[in-house]
Amino acid sequence: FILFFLCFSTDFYICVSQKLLLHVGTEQEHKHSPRSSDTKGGRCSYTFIVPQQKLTGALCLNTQSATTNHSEVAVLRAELKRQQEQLEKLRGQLDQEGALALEIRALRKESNSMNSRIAQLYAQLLNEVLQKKDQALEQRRVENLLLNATTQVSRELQSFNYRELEKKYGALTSTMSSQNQFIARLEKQCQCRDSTHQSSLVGNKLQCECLKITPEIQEGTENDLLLLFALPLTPNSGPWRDCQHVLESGETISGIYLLRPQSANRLMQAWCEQSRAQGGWTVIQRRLDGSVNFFRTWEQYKQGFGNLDGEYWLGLEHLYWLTKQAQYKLRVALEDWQGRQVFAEYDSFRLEPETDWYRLRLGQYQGTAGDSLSWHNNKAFTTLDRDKDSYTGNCAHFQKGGWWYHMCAHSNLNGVWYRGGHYRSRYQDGVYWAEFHGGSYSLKRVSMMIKPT
Ligand SMILES: [Ca+2]
Repeated sequence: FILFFLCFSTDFYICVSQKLLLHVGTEQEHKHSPRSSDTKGGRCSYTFIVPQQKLTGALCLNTQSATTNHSEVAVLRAELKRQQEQLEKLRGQLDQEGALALEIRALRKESNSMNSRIAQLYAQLLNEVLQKKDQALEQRRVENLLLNATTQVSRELQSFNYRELEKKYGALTSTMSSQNQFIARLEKQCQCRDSTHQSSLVGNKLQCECLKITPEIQEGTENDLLLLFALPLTPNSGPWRDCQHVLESGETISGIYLLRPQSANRLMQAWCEQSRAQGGWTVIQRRLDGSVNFFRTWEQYKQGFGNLDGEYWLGLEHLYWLTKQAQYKLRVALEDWQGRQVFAEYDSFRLEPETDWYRLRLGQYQGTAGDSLSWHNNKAFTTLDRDKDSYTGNCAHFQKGGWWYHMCAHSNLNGVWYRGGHYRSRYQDGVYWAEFHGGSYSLKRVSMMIKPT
């Protein structure tokens, strides 16, 4: 009824669903069965007839699309819900980010304050560094002052010491000259006595008798001798013929003794080795620390050089006079860098005079070192300034020391003292004994000693 009313009032003819069997239309249109509208529209559920437009057929609206809209709404609603949820999520995230931003802001603030603190500290440090620099400068100034003062004091001291030494040297020189005069006088007196008594006394006792002549002067000069030559304080200070003579006189301590070979008008000092190999050895050469240069001239090899309590060469002239007074044997003692000790002994040893270039005369070898000297037997002595070897050049020049060179050497105990044994050098110039470690091994300790047989 209501629909009717509506239809009439709005001049609409409404066709209601065929299923409800309710059909509204004009008289004219009423003639058309629903079947005709069905044939026209086909899928029509509701038919709206708009008379003013005088349409030939019904205007159809598919009710199925309306039911589809419901499902679409549901889908849309779900979508809306999903979007709302997403929105919620985003809002949550935004909140979180907001907290983060706050945190970052706080951190930035803190960093700013830290930066300012660092700047402050840096300024402080700079200030301190500058202060330190000033202090260092001041310290250096003070140190310089101190150094100047010290050098001045030491200079003064040195000059004072030098003056003192000069004085002592003067005193010693005068004592030495008076000493020499005294010795000459004594020698004269001894010779007188010797010729008048014709006694069979040995040199030592003869010496004692001689000394008894002027006991007061003797005492004084003995002290001077001690001072001058650092001789051991003994009741009898020599001179002796050699170290065997010293030993026989009861002097059993190794040390420096004053010697005067028989028939030689010369005094000398030597180290007496009284403990090794039964003692009584006069040391004629010694190497132990490289403290003395052995690359020397003929004159120096003739007179001797070095330090009696260290490295030294007794002197060819002394050797000549020593070995002239009796038959001597030679003992060469060697020690390597591992502490191994060996020796080479020759049952006779003497030198020809300088006119024959101190030619070596050597006896039979025996020992543990091996024989590296017999090859040099009957050879003249050669130094850097006097070439007497059989080589075209000068062996002493290459081997850097005087020796009884041949072509050139199986041994050279006067070479360069190299530390540690095996050495590297252009020439074979170490302290070596070929039979013991070869020519390129420089020995640690060597000594040459003689003793009457
Ligand atoms: Ca030569």
